[in-house]
Amino acid sequence: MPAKPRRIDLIGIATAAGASVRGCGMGPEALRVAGLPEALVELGHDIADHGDLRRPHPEISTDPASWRLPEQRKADVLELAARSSELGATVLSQGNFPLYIGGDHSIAIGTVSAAARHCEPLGRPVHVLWIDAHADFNTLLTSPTGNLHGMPLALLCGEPEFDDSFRGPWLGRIDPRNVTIIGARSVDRDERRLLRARGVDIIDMRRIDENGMVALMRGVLAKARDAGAHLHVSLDLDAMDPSIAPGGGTLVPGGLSYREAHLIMEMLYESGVVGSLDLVELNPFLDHGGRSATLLVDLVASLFGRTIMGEEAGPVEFVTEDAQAD
Ligand code: 5AB
Ligand code: MN
Ligand code: MN
Ligand code: MN
Repeated sequence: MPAKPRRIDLIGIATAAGASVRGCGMGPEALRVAGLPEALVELGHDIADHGDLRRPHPEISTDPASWRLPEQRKADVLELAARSSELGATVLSQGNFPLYIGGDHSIAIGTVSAAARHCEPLGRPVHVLWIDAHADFNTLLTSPTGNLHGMPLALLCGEPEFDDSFRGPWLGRIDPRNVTIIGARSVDRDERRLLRARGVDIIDMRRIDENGMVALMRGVLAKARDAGAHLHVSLDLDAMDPSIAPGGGTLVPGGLSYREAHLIMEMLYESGVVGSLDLVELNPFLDHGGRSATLLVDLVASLFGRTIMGEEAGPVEFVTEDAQAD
């Protein structure tokens, strides 16, 4: 059953601290300029915009030696995670829908934590649908780059290689067997081993080619519905093919087509199980005239009820050609 009109709380998280390429800190503003709030209002939803959480350290300092120090980037990622976990949990406890606009994918450390912390005392499982070219399941030891936007799922799933400096009362925990990654086509060697060992479901591009999106999504949604789960959706721009979504720093060819991506969103809407959403990795500096930002806005509209033919209020009476002839 489709979700009813909702109160949607926009939470910008303006950071690129988890990425190596700068620019996705401008993502929240680009999504607003591309018409995200208006698209949701048009569909009948109420919007509250909380503005942007910002990284505590300046992205550039006048001291060249301290420019993007890994320790500062890490501190930024964790500080923002703690703050978005708190804010997100508050929004959820008010019965509203948090829509987080990033920012690089490290922001999901806080956003998924919010859902996990909210649902834990209710005894409700959190399922995660991670729509991404990558699996983002590296740890400090397996990561080939050291960038935290490639590690959020591993941290959230409780991988032990993260030391206590990565944990706090704000960190939530999810079960890797309740995580589905869809759209994957770039997974690192040791990351792959870890994903298999932990039982994460990877719907890679090959499986999509072979089985089709509808059958695969039906499986994901039935599992979430049967478990009575809160489904958190984390949409990384690079899941889509670079030909339709050029505005990202870690593009990989062979991605989701325009219709495949919309089909995911339309089926999510119809399922009514989605409880929170991230939009991440949009880099307006690399985008081509707002194409990727506009694509994300259109995808969100599909997730919140926009359909090709619109809704019909009741039985529609047609004037047939025969009747016209009478
Ligand atoms: B994204 C890579 N696996 O760990 C790594 O865009 C890329 O949030 C991660 O999915 C890409 O650095 C992170 C090589
Ligand atoms: Mn990602
Ligand atoms: Mn990615
Ligand atoms: Mn990326």
